[in-house]
Amino acid sequence: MHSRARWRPVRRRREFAASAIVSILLGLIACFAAPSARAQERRDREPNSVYLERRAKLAAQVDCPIVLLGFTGREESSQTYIFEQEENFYYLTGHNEEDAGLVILPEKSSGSDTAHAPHEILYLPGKNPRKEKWNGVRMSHADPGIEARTGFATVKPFAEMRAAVESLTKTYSCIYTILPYEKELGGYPHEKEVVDWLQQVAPQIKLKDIRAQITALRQIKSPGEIAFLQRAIDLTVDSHLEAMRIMRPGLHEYEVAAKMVEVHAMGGSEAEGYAPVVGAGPNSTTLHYDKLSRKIEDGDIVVLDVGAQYSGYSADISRTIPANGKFTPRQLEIYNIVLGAQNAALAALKPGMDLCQKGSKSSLHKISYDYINSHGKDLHGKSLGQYYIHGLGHNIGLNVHDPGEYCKPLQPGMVVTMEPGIYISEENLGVRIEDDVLVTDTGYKFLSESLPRDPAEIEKIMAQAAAQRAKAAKKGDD
Ligand SMILES: [Mn+2]
Repeated sequence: MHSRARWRPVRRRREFAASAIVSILLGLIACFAAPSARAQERRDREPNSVYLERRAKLAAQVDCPIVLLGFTGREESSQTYIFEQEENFYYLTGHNEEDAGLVILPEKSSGSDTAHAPHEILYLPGKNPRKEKWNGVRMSHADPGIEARTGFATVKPFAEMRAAVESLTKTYSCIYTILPYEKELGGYPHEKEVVDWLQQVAPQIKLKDIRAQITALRQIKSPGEIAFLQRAIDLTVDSHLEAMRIMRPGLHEYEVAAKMVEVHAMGGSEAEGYAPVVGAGPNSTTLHYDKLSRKIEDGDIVVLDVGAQYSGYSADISRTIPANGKFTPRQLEIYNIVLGAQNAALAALKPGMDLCQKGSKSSLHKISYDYINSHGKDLHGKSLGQYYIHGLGHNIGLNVHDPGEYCKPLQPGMVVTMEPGIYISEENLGVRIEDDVLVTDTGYKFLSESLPRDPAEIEKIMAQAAAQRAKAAKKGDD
């Protein structure tokens, strides 16, 4: 469950009246305001050869140049905004700084006049010492050794990109870029802006979509990506264990979330993979509950859907635990149905199966749904399938909801979540169990296996922590 907020509205600056006083004030503000957002400090990245190989794979699939732009760092006006690169751009370059551009020429393009032309170009901004005073050093096309650092044989000034794209229109009849994603209310602003820019620079050219080709690559994880994901998952296992230990009635949801975020950050996570969900009692039935304001009560069940990001890659793990350390019989009944559904899906998980919700024979979702719908009843004697209101899983990666095609067969190298859930509002009873798995040649590797799912084991961890708390409190009294 849960998605990172990806919609970043470009806010228009207000037009101010041009009075002298306002001008002076604006001048002063300009002197003190940081020129752009901070960039996210990622702990690690893959070797340049990995990004190079991805670009080469794309170049082999196209008959026209690919033109992509990274984020500008002006996607948001919020003071808390921290720059992180547009995911596809990052996937192909490993470059996490503002105002960069990328042109990849088709592999088979080289006519006589283009034979010696570079096959791919990274465009970087010029040196800006004034900006660097505020935000630190940024890479520039003029830096010595920039080719070796970026893994591009050709790095040019961003200012030249427009003319370069213009001149491509003399040789090619089309350009590939990422066309706006129609399903998302007409597309993300960045994608629309890039298309607008291309239509301005090269009005005659036919634009083609490269999204599907990049998505196909992104679905299969490299060893480096799997290592980053495992690191994010390990940190997330730690934070969920800590949440089990501190959980008790009287805490607020935000206190539990804060502790989990602390565990991630102290372990080297540069950001959360998504806004933490800690939903107690009635809030356990809201999938993306984000208020975190409830004081957790005795008898509440608590859904924790919290995941760390590490070096750009996000874990996505949920556990559901009893606030007071002991499931009620009804909570346990529903919990065990969700666990049974997850285990049924895991037992069938291997390449060739899929996450399709349409319910084909190869659908793991159908297996989990059938399990839920054939076990237990609601208060009215009805089957529980109607309370399983989301899909079984999704790809994870640079985005916690990484691109993927749910009705296509799973392949080795994909990393997906397995997360059945039951949400019965009438009973203030929501249960989700979510784990992350790597699809292998013969089945799967359980990447989050070290975090207990067995309810008795969860109760034991909570009881041990409660006993320790009581002991410490008694010591304090003496
Ligand atoms: Mn999820």
